[in-house]
Amino acid sequence: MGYTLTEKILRQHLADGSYEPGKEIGIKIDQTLTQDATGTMAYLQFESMGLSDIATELSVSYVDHNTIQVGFENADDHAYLQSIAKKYGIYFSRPGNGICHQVHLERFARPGKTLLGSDSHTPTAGGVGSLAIGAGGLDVAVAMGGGAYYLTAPRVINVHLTGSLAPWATAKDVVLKVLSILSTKGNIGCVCEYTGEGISQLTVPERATITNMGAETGVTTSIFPSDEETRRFLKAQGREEQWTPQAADKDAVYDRTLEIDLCEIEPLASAPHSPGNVVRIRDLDLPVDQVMIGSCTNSSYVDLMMTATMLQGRHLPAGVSLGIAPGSRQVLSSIAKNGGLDKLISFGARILESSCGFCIGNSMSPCTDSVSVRTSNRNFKGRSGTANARVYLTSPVVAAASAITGKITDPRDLKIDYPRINMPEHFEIDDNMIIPPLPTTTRKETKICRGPNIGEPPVNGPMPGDISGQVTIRVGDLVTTDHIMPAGSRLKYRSNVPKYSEFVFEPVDKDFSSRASALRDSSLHNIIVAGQSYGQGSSREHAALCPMYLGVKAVIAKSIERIHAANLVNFGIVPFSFAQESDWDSLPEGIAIKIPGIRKALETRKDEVFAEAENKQINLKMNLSDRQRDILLAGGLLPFTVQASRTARKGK
Ligand code: MIC
Ligand code: SF4
Repeated sequence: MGYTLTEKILRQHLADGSYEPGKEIGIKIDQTLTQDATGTMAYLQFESMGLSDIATELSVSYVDHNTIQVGFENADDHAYLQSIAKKYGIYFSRPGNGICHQVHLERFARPGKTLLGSDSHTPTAGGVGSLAIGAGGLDVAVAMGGGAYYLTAPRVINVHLTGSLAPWATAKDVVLKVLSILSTKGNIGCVCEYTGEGISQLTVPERATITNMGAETGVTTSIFPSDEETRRFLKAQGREEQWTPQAADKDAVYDRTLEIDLCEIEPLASAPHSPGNVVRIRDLDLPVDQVMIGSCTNSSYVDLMMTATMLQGRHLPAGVSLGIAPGSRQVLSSIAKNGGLDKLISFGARILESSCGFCIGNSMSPCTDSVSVRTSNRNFKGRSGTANARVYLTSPVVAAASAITGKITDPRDLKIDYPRINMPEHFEIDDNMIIPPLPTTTRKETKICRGPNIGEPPVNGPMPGDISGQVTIRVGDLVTTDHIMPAGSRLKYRSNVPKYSEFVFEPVDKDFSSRASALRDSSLHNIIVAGQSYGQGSSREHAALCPMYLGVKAVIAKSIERIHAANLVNFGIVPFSFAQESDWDSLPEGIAIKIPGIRKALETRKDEVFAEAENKQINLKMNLSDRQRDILLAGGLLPFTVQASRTARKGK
């Protein structure tokens, strides 16, 4: 029996455990990436592990999220990150150089390598056949130090592509089709592997759009094989020597197969307020207030040149605002040299920095009650920065068509020529905004810049004998990390945990933080009760770290998404599931609750415990590996890692 590509790469990198789908394995990580919003905390944690160097083949620190710089906070973070990169031998991609995933794809991602990134869209690099996984910053810090990354050996879904895309149907519509089938929940522990003759029709940036937004299904990652098209892309990036062929064995066995005929794909959108809410553009008839083109999903050279060609010679309607953020400096300078930029400006587009910007809601928030058409990957309620805005996620050609007409428009209805743009044979290569590592001898003396925004990472105490406190909040299904730990205007506090903790659950319950800290100060524990797919979306570990700071000891949910569940464990919060989902009804906000003997249960490797709430006994399940139980006993991954390295040093 042959192997899937996923299994091949994982087996080649196996560092701990034996490979069996559903079981935990540890893998060696070749490359890491961080971005500033998660990276500052990741490097603070790396520092507190006391390591002198990174142990990966390549680690890159990007600054792309917090580039607004209103106040000193973001700039303090940038200076800290630059000095850390200098000290530890990490590549530093400076603000302005572009969005981490776009730049990593262009300049660093390699077929067959493992990549761990402190951002949920790290799977973008799956477009070149890299096994690229998003994780919390602490997991990335451990991997940077040479520690294994632990994940569930996945079940692999074969997404089999046949045929080729018709004009105006795009890679974005392919991934929206996949989302319409898989939805945003129920895919934990799976990987989407793309196969079939339809693949050869897709360029690497198109494949990367698909693997990028695959994150919204909740899979561990998505991956394409590395073929002649991959080689062509790497050659155009001046990196042909980094090409290796990567493919599944002919007789590979998959968990299941999704058949997608590319000829049948048509323009689609994710309607408010979930990426999984997929509708046909033809079925929408809505005026638009704002159109935003960019983000790590759709901001490549071809995406923007197609947009420019469509907009050429036209003008932005009076009631519409159009913002365009090229994904990288390479894209920006290429569209400038090839005349695209001029066409965009003449149309009336507002040209934005090559960064995350609008996608994370820290700029370009639309007006009240508006409709915003965006080429990004998430449209959770309020993520744009405007609570009642309705965000539709589409391809760049649909966004451009909508900017032309002022209403959501299927570009086929414009009756204009299809803007056929080929991927360049040679991209503009200028790595001047990436600072490479210095030789080891010259970097040791580097002084780390710690402005007032750089706090200490809080460390948790060991797991107590019993958990005893209150249900401080009860939420329903599909609560995302944007609900738990808002970004946007609050993003600048990422390096200041006490301050950022004031905003935990702000979009759903403004008083949560003060209630939780009062309970913590009275030596009681806070418990969160949740519905299905709790913690969807981002990898932000602050959605676990800040609750930990507020004294949260347990989350009891119908189900918890992969990265968030791992982050909870990493910060010493026990992720429980209900033995009977209907018990969610028995745990309203404010109820006193006790989980007796939790420490003992973790020590004795029990899977089931119970909670007592007002004379009712509620059965709870723990789906944890032995390693995770030990992490929880220690109070989190940081104390666990420090303890483990002390024990190792003593043993020598
Ligand atoms: C996002 O798209 O939600 C983010 C912002 O990129 C996050 C990371 C973060 O919260 O810093 C992600 O996707 O992991
Ligand atoms: Fe940045 Fe948006 Fe991509 Fe997240 S999804 S990395 S905020 S562009």
